[in-house]
Amino acid sequence: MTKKHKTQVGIVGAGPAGLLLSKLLANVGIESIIIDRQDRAYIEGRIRAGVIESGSVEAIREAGIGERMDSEGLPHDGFDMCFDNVRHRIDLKGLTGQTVMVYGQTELTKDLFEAHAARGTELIFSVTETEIIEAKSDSPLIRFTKDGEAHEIECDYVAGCDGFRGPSRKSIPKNVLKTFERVYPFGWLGLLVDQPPVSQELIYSNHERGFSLCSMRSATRSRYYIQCDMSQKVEDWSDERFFDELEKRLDTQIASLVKRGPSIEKSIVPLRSFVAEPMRYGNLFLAGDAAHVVPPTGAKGLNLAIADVRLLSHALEEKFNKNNDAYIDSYSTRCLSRVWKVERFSWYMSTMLHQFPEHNPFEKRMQWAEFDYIVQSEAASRTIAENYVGLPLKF
Ligand code: RFL
Ligand code: PHB
Repeated sequence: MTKKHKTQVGIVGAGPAGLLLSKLLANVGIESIIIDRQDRAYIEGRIRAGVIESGSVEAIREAGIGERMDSEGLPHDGFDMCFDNVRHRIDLKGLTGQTVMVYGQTELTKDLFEAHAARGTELIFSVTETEIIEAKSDSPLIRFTKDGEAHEIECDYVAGCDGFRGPSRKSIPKNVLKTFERVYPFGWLGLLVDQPPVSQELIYSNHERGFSLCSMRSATRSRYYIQCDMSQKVEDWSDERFFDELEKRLDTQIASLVKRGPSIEKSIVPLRSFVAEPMRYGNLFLAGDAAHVVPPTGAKGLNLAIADVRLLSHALEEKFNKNNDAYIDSYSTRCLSRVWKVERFSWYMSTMLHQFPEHNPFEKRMQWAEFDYIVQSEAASRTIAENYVGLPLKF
């Protein structure tokens, strides 16, 4: 016996994309059900993004879930870039009039879960065998198994918010979907520690030993990353070895400020650029990492996911509440035109700031010249700042 459910929008994935989409839809009276293969504690525990663009901050406030972000998040007016011992501050506020918010994805996810619990959104966790059926028809289905029982959600639209490895994108026929990918020849080893950060702002560094990033979650919790070979294992990196290597990659003054402590979390992530086109197939819409991935150097993955679901919720509102197809029809094109610019920025920052095994001395000098140009040119610094705070979103 299959257990049947019915809703307006079936959402696959309870990451930030799926959770925020459901909240935005609920705010305009559209019902949805969310399913996820993981449970709530696992999703809340995933340590990921930390920087929220100004437009995303506004969207979070407008969605009615910004209260804790506004009291606990850290508004940042700028960040530093560093090549060997030369540091350059990108004055986000001075160059663009805008700022970013340092607030963990884990915290945003908790706020979204709280809001859904308060309004009674149907969330089904720990599902297996998720399948999207008949995406082209007027009543697509999401099938899955929960505790050994078969379930089926009948809906008007399916939102594929199931991340890079989820089934939604894979349900689009190969002759329809075009994918573009670049996998970088290194990863990031990240460490979270309950110690104050080295600086009030983030520091991105390119050093001959490799990239490093000093970030934070609060005034007492630091997040650090170092570029590493993907053949490395987390177990090979004791906390001491991590901090020794981090300090070697920082300028001497900053290195002297690193406060060590036992790690709360340590993990290695690969770096990838990926785009799937189109982001709509029939009544299935892709959003977030399901459609595109960026290397984390530009702090854009979460922000792209937020931008997609802002456009998607608006498009679905136009359809359900005004019977206007124009926005759902142009969803993919409008998302992709911004996605590609954000892909470009993330690729550019990654290319400038990492050590590439295949780079020859000429290419290393090119990285230096790029950095030196940014240091000397306000226009170049402004270009970085305008991308970092977030490109405008056109509805
Ligand atoms: P998520 O967060 O991956 O959520 C997808 C959800 O789908 C579920 N799922 C399924 N559910 C049902 N059935 C299935 N078969 C399913 N398969 C998967 C998964 O369990 C999951 O819950 O995607 P979403 O919502 O699109 O959000 C994307 C962001 O999480 C991601 O882009 C960012 O975390 C990227 N990112 C950063 N983005 C920023 O904007 N700023 C940053 O500073 C930043 N730093 C980072 C990052 C990502 C990192 N990692 C770990 C990749 C730093 C790191 C280290
Ligand atoms: C983080 O704090 O996790 C973080 C910050 C900036 C990035 C990537 C990750 O570019």
